[in-house]
Amino acid sequence: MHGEHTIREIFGQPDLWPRVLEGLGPELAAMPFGEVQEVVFTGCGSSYHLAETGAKLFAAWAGLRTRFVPASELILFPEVIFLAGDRVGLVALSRTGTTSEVLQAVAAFRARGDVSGPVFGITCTEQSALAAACERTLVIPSREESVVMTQAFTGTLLALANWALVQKPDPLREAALREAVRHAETPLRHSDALKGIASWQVRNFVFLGGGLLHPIACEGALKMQEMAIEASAIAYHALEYRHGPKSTVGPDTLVILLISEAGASYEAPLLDELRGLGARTLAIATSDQAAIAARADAHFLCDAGLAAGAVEAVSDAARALLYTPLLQLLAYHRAVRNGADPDAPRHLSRSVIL
Ligand code: F1P
Repeated sequence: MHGEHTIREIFGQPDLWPRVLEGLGPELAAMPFGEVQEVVFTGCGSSYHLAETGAKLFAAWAGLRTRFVPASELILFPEVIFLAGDRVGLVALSRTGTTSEVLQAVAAFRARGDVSGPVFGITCTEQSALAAACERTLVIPSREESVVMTQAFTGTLLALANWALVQKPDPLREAALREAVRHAETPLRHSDALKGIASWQVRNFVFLGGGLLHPIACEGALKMQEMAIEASAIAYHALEYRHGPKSTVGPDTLVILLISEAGASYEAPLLDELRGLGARTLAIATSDQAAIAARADAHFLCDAGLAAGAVEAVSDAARALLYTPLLQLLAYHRAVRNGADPDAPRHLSRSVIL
């Protein structure tokens, strides 16, 4: 069967998440930033989407000034990122720990005489070039065999959230994150329904999400490209979609809207508008947003069983964690429908080595 590693790794998330949440405390405590003006997160592909997630979590939860930059930009255009005299923490993400651009970005940062600060890595591969290049490296306990990243993505996301909480502890957020992890099975229960949606006759996939959900929308689009070889799978900040891209909407468009905490009252009219223009719509939300989500052609609520208030306390971090497996499953089922093998997509390898 095609995609057996991928589907096993997607369904392995309820096993992985508690191990990440409970098992990495001492390592996270041993990665202090000290006095830095800013923390820059970098990576490529899915790991770049994690860099965006990490930067936003550290800003919102730890109160640190952050940025996220693709590793190639760090190598080629450092003058727009660093200023002489900066003291900056660099966080380099790579599942394999072998992606050339990430390694070169770390080396280029270290080689600068005019910018200083700690360099931390996050990878799934302990014995890797990335681990060797960083002062300290957090190892996510996931060993994926598929080319595409699925459980390693959410495992790393969870580690980033936990790391942000180490910078600035918040018992309510910690408890709520644990609660979300306890319900890791919830999104997976929608697999059969997502299989049905994956068979819809559409050609354009549009993933919309704002704030912390923007990198999740990007990851959804990337999974659809990588796994299902769908040429038209793109992501936008939700409300940006009105500013031009909307002209492309038609009956062959599937809009997947990731409803956020702060944005819900703006995102709901967007959903109605795009549906009115003929798009098929899929809304992903939490149960407090059920009425909004039900305005779409199909919707999923990701927090069934969560204690009251738990999702609100972690807000969009819990949404990011619980929404992602739905997007992975949608892409997986579309791949199977398209006759593509998600374990080994054409033209791709596990990392890009230049
Ligand atoms: C980064 C990455 C993957 C992608 C691809 C090539 O890998 O861009 O996200 O699926 O096949 O490499 P890594 O640096 O996280 O190992």
